[in-house]
Amino acid sequence: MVNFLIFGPPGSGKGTQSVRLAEKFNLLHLSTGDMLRAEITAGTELGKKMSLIMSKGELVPDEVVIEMIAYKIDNSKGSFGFLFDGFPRTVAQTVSLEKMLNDRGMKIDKMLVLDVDHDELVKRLIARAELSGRPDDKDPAVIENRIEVYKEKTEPIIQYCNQKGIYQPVNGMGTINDIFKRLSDYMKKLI
Ligand code: B4P
Repeated sequence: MVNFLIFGPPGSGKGTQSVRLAEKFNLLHLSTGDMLRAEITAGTELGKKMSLIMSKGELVPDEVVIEMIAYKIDNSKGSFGFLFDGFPRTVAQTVSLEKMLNDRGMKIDKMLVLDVDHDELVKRLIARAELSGRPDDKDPAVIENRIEVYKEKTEPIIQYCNQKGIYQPVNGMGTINDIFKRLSDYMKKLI
């Protein structure tokens, strides 16, 4: 199995690209954002608790997403590998993921990091708010907080993964098709 992380700040195109890449390479797309939003839509107790945190642009507790991912890894069969989207978001989540995979005879093979200018991130998220109605996309102050949280808590994972030789920066500016081609070219080298 070959396992990838799609990484980048909010609005960098992780979710957009992951759906297409998972289909092209027969990978199982695991998005913690989608999983959490599904809990909110279903009105579960967990969803109710997480909704407030997410609407402020903060990260939900590590143990919540780690448990979700562990369950998915153990209950998914038939794909060529995993495509982790929006997970891990802290170094602690990264260490947990490595252990989870290691215990099952797997590893993170590559971390693909989408580089996108700040103004472009904000533009994309505001545009999405029109269509999705996502509360965390509607308020510019929440968008800025998400970007700050990314810099403070999520970006340190890049250094951690760089030391392990799995970090690959990718230009995330341009059309969705152009970026898809760039990501696909890196993934083809491993698949
Ligand atoms: P996520 O669902 O991961 O959302 P995101 O960071 O906003 O990125 P997303 O993948 O959805 O957007 P994309 O860049 O594809 O997280 C939401 C929240 O959930 C977090 O803030 C946090 O509270 C919580 N959470 C999730 N995972 C967690 C974890 N592991 N630990 C703790 N908390 C967690 O696209 C954005 C927009 O840009 C789209 O409208 C898209 O169409 C557009 N777009 C994409 N590429 C484009 C391009 N090239 N040109 C123009 N537009 C483009």
